Amino acid sequence: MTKELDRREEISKDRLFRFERMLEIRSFEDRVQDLFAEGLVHGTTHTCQGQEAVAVGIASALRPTDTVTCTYRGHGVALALGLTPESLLGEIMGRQIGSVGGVGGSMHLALPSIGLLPTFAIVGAGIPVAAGAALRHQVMKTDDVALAVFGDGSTNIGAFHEGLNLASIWNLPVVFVCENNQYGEYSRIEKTTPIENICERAVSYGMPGKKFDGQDVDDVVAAVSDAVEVARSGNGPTLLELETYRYAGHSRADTAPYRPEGEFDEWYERDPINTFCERLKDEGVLSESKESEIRKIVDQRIETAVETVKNSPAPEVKSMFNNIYA
Ligand SMILES: Cc1ncc(C[n+]2csc(CCOP(=O)(O)OP(=O)(O)O)c2C)c(N)n1
Ligand SMILES: [Mg+2]
Repeated sequence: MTKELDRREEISKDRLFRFERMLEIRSFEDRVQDLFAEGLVHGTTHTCQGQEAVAVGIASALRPTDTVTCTYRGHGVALALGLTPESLLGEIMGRQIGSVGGVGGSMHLALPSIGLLPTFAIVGAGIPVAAGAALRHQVMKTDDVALAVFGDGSTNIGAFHEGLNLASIWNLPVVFVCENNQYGEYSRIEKTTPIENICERAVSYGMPGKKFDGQDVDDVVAAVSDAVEVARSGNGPTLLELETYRYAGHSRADTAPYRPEGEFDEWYERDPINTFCERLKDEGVLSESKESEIRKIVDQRIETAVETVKNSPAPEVKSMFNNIYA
């Protein structure tokens, strides 16, 4: 079994591994911001601190043969699905060790063996592609499902409406997961979206639409598992809205000065990692010493990945012609 599949199996079985993976995502993203500031990440990058429960919850509810599309804010989903920190950071820093050889960058991650279809820089673009992947699962008569992760802003894009309509008409095995992190770029949701509950948009397409707390990993696992089961058993698509919050700005060095005062603190009180940590302790699943041990292991893992990637060469120029078909 590959390392990626082992990492995948861990979180599908064990809540302690879910805690560890959420910490890994947080630590990884914090480090990516530092590396960006140091000039070691070219172009742009979008981090997902605060949204870890969504990423880990989704991955825990799926099988590696299911397929996932997601956005440019996809580092967390990629790590949750099993991509190693080395191959993810290698992509972000444009090094040969990256999952697609360092030519994709932060926004174009992919690894078919864990079901990660390319992540998309174009808002909403992954939605019809997930419907297409679901059509493949349906035609091939596997009981695999496709899942699209996209932002709240994406639900104002034509591709969202076309994708959901087609999925419903063809009864495709697909789950649409909207990460409602309250912002599209620099605009709060009420400035761009005329309804309060995005999940209500499902009504137009004759599919169930439900809203859940995206800061509670146990809730996310349960909600996504239910929708996946519906799709797997031939009962068609579902739209899930998971309410969450991005701690960082939209991208690059955005410090989010447009956020109302106190908003970040309110969300941080319900931090998905801290809340889950407390719950695991209340249940007697996690001790203080185990917690610090896990934190140490994770931080060390990320530091090792940073060193490994720094020592990996950049792709050769001619590699831009690899994987081009005429
Ligand atoms: C079709 C298209 N229009 C505009 C953009 C520029 N753009 C990049 S991210 C973004 C905001 C999307 O917000 P949301 O879907 O909520 O995702 P989030 O960044 O919050 O995860 C916009 C408008 C784009 N990449 N693609
Ligand atoms: Mg958003």
